[in-house]
Amino acid sequence: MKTTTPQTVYLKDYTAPAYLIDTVDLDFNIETGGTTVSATLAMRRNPAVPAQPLVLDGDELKTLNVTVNRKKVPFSETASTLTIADLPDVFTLETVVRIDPDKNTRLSGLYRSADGYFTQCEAQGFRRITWFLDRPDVMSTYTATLHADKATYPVLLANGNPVAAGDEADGRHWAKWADPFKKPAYLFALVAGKLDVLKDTFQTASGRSVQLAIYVEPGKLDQCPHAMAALQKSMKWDEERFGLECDLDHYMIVAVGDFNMGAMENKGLNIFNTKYVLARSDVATDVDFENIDRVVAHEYFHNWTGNRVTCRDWFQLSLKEGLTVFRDQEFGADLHNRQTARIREVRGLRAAQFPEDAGPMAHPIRPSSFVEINNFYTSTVYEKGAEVIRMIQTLIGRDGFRAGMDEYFRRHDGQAVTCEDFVAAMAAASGFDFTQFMRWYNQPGTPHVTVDGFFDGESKTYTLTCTQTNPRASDEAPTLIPIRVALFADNGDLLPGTERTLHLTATTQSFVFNDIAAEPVPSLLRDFSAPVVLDFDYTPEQLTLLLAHESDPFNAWEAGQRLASTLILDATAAIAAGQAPVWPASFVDAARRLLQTQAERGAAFVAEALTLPGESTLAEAMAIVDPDALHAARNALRKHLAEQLEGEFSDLYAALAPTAAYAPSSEQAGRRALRNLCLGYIAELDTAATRRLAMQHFHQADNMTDQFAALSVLVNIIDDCPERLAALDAFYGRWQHEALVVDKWLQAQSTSRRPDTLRTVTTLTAHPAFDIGNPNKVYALIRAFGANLVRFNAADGSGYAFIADRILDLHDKNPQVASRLARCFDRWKKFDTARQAYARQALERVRDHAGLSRDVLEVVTRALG
Ligand code: B3K
Ligand code: ZN
Repeated sequence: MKTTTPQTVYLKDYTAPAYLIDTVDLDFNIETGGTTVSATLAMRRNPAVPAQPLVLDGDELKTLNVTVNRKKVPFSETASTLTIADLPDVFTLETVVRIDPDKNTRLSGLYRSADGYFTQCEAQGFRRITWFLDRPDVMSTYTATLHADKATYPVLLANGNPVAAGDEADGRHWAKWADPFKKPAYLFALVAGKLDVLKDTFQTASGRSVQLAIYVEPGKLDQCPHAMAALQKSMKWDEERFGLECDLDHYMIVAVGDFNMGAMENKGLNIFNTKYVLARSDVATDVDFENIDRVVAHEYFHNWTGNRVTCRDWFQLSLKEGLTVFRDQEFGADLHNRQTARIREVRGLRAAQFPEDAGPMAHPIRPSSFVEINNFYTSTVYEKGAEVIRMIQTLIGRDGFRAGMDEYFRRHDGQAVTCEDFVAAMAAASGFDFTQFMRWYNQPGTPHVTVDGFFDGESKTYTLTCTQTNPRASDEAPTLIPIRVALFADNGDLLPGTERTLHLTATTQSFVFNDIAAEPVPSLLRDFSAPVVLDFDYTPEQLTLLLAHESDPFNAWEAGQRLASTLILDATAAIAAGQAPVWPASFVDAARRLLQTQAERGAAFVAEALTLPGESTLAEAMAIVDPDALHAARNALRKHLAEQLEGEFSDLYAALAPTAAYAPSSEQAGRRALRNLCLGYIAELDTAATRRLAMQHFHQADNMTDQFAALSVLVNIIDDCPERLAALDAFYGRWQHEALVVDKWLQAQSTSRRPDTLRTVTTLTAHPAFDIGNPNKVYALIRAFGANLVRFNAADGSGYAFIADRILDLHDKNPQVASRLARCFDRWKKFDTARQAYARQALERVRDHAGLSRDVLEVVTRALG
């Protein structure tokens, strides 16, 4: 690894490209020992930009030949640039380079995985394939010709349509693909491998037929139908909701086991992590099935939001990601269960994005600078970005939003644009003024909104006074925050006419409700209408009322979370002070009522409502985190509920036993979620009988959801017991050949509550099931351990040292994955000084490592800074 002085790139420095590339013809000669890439680029000067030399991007390329208009020209080369001066206005540039995909452990560019060769070009992987203007505002029409050994790589794919193919000498063959759509280089893809294929078709609303294909490793075809159905459903949904039809003749998905992230929206040739394609009821959980729906839809939706209209530069990433996440969330909500979908989105936002926004990597949804763009594929750009899009829809309504989308495509189809362009289209279509709202794109940090309620019996008015602050923002100017509210009477009735969306535009602002007869209970931020932390001084009685009566399921759930958070945080303080926690009977009563009303309220909702807030979310509310006390407090509340409601949990567990064959439907998934939640609570009692029950659940399960739920319960048993090891062995014995199930086995152990978890994880790094070169394995074993709040933040610093070692193992091999591991340290400053000293030591050790990759360096420098 070369040591580089990392350079910061700034949004304000953007300039248009000096050259444009109209067409790109690529030829890949794939051979053992290396691939030769010949590129023919039809280029011209950009008349809008002053004349200057051509500077192409490259990374780990061995240059064999460079010609302009078929003549050798002088050029100068560095590790990352190739410069040619004195070019005519219009010319053909041909380059030939040699690359070594077999040695490409970064999984960026062209690389080898078990069944063949695959590409990943976003954000800047194309420059690892050939010399190019590797930036999203250079859009070109591509052809790609692939040559490879026919027996080893029978399937040869690239973007677009197959136009010709044939055999060659020495058992080789070739195929040529042409993509009719202009695209930036990051959407280029090719695949050469031995793969099975599931084919189907989709008829678009206008009557075109699209050929669909899902390619997977041999033997896995029976795990593809769910993804195929998800693809067809998303195609239909996008036509119905947004009037967007598929523009392609061929839409292909290829699944690969070695992949840095979830999936990639390459034009017409999506490449997916197997995790988001393969599913069968015995190997995939309900959550897996739902995630596949969402990710398949997400990548498909990118075909319009991302591919047809792309980003001008990488700072605009949220233009396509925030919008596409919003679209996949809406699809998921329509397909499954809108109530619980929203709850899970917010749970995820609070567990990952809020801590990110409060930590050293905080950035606006449109960052203003970066060192390594791969570090900014974050929950802020994605999930907070989706919340910002959702707020736009809340402000202008669904129809206004749809009109804005139509206007966006009318104006920008085929272009590379900015977030301003998107918002301008929304403004033009709706007449809404988004000037102040743009702060959401430019400021980091989670705004806090403090609300006071004042009832005046004489004037029969109720006044809500809201104050917004954001200590992370660069100035104190307020933003526009839509706050959906309703008022409830003390009998639980919603007061007619009080449902509104408040537009909080000032730092402090009051909103008056008239004709209010008695002090109401306000329900604030309904459906989580803005990504903020909202404080209101609720009494437990008010929250209990909202939990029971609020008709907005999100806010009913939220009331329960507020109740539970207060109890756990108070108990944490008590435990830290050596006292026993106190649990009010009213909370147990509220939980009992939830269990009793599951039929009316829906099993899925009740399961969410009885899931206590997670430790990392709770930790955000603490000034100094005591991870041991927090862990003990949360588990003590679980155990208390289990003791008080043992009968109810057992009865419901029995009542919810499956009555029909497994289907990944939301109705069945809700029942399983609640039944498995009951099992989890019952297991808190940890008696011989509860262990037997968990073992029986494990062995009788005919699907992965139930089997894995039982395993997760068993791996948390602290006392040594034969059941835990027996279940782990049985699970591994049965599933050792299913890579994705092995990931679950690793993750169950790395997320265990057991005090010896680090020892187990360390041992597992030497297990044949683990492979540090495979991102899924690293995420399941190492990163999941880093998210295990109590074990990663062990008082002796052993968790920190372990993760630091793994970062150093990986930083050169796969900087993107190593850098994600480094993010485990984001919240180190929230812990006590002794822990901080260990964390600092670990971070400094990583930072001072000679030749540290730029990706990791950016993260650890910011963490230490
Ligand atoms: N656009 C890709 C992410 C690429 C990540 C590069 N480090 C997947 C997605 O958001 O759909
Ligand atoms: Zn995306």
